[in-house]
Amino acid sequence: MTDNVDKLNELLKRDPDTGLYSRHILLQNLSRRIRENPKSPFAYGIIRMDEHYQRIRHYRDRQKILLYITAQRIKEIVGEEFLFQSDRSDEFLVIIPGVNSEEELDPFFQNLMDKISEPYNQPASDLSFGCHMGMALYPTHAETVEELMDNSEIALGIFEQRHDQGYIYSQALGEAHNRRRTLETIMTKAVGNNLQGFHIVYQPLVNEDKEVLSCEALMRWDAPGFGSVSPDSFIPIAEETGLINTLGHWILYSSILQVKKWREETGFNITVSVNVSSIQLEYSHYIENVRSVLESLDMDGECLHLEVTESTLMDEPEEIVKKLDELRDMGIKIMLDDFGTGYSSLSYLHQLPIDTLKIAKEFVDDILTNQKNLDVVKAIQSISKSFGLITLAEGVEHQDQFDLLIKEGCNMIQGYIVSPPVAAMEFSERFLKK
Ligand code: G
Ligand code: G
Ligand code: MN
Repeated sequence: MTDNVDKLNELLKRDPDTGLYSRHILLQNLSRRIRENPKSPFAYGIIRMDEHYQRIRHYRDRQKILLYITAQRIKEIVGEEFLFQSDRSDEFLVIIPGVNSEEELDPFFQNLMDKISEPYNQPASDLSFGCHMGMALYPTHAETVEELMDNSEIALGIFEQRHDQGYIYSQALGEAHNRRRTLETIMTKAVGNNLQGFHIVYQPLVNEDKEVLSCEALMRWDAPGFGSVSPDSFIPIAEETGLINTLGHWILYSSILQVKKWREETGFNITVSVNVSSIQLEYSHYIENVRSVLESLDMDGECLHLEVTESTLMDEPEEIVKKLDELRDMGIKIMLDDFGTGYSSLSYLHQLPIDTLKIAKEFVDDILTNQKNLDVVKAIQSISKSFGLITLAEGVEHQDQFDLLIKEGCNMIQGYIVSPPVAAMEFSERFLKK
C-alpha cells in the first residue's frame, strides 16, 4: 500500500507529457542548493520554444511528441536530474552546476541551441524550430531563488522580443527591463490622459517623377517626463499591453481625417498608408472599426492603404487572409511592409491578398555596391510584375539609389531623398501647395 502511495506521489511530481519533474520540485531543489552549499556557483535558466514551435499548435499531438523529443535532447546535455518542466507547456527549466561565468556557460548554451534546432524525424521531418533562453548565474546575478527566477525571465523576455541570440542576464538588461516597465506605466497613463504626447508625422511616397501620390502616417511619442521615445521602443510595449488597439484606432481616424481635409483644400486625391500590427488584426472588431471610421468621416476605402508585415501574415494565415479580403472589398489597398526580411517564400505571394510590396530598407541601403541585394530587388521586381503587384522601395536616401530602383521597374519611392516624416502642416506646405 505504502509502495503504491509512494509511486503515486512520485508520478504526481512529474509532468504527464515529458515525464520531467515539475517547477515545484525545481524550487525546492534550488532552495536546498543555496541553503546547503551557498558558496557553490551554478546557472539557472529557462528554455522556451520559439515562434516556429508555436506555429505547430495546429497539430497538438505532434507538438507533444516534439516536446518530448526535445526534453530527451536537453537531458543528454544537462543530465536528467537538472532538467524540469515549467508550468508552461512550451518551456523547460534547467540547472547547470559548477559554472561561474559567461565563458563557462557559453559552450552549454551553444550545445543546447544546436541540439534543439536539429531536424526532427517522423512525424515532423517537415518541421523545424529553435528556442530562446534566459539564464542567470548564482551568485553573480542573483543570490536568492526569487532573483534567479526574475532575472532569467527578464533575460528571456528581452532577447525573445529582440529576436536576439543572447541569453544571459546582465545589469544592463535589468536596467532595460526597468525602463520598459516605467514606460509601460507612463504609456498607460498617457493613453488614458487623452493620448498625451502622441502625435503623427507624414512621409511622402512618390512616383518616378517625384510627384507625391501618397504618404505614410507614422506615430511619434514624447513621453511625459521622459522625452522622445522611438516607435521601435514604444510600439512593442503598446502591443504587449494592448494599448496598440487604442493607438491604432486614433492614428487611423486622425490620418483619414487629415487626408479628407487635404483633399478638400487641394482637390488632389492623396491617399494615406497606416501601419497595422498583428495584435490589431487579430482583434475581432477590427474590420468593423475600420468600416465605421470610414463611414463616420464619409470617406471611401480607396483613400486608405494598410501596411502589414510578413510575420503578421504567417501567424494565422487563413484568419488573416479572410480579414484582408474583407478590407480589400472596402476598396482598401494592402501593402506588405519590410518585404524580404521575413520568412514568406516568394512563391506563396500570389495566394496573399495584397496589392503592394514595400521593399525593405536593408536591401535598398547598399543596392549599388552589393550585387546580392540588387539581385534580390530584381527578383522581387520580376515576381511582383507577374503577380500584378505594385512595388515601393523604402529608405531611399540617394539619387543614384533612386535612379537604379526606378530603372529596375520600382513603381514608388519613399525615403529621405524626398523627405523624412514631417508634421501635417509642413507636409501640406511642401508637397500639396502648387
Ligand atoms: O518611424 P520609424 O521609422 O521610427 O518607425 C519605426 C517602426 O515603428 C516602423 O517599423 C513602423 O512601422 C512602426 N510604426 C510607426 N508608427 C506606427 C503605427 O502607427 N502603428 C504600428 N503598428 N507601427 C508603427
Ligand atoms: O517599417 P516601416 O516601413 O513602417 O518604417 C518606416 C520608417 O522608416 C519611417 O518611420 C522612417 O522614420 C524610416 N525611414 C523612412 N525613410 C528613411 C530613409 O530614407 N532613411 C532612414 N534611415 N530611415 C527612413
Ligand atoms: Mn510601414
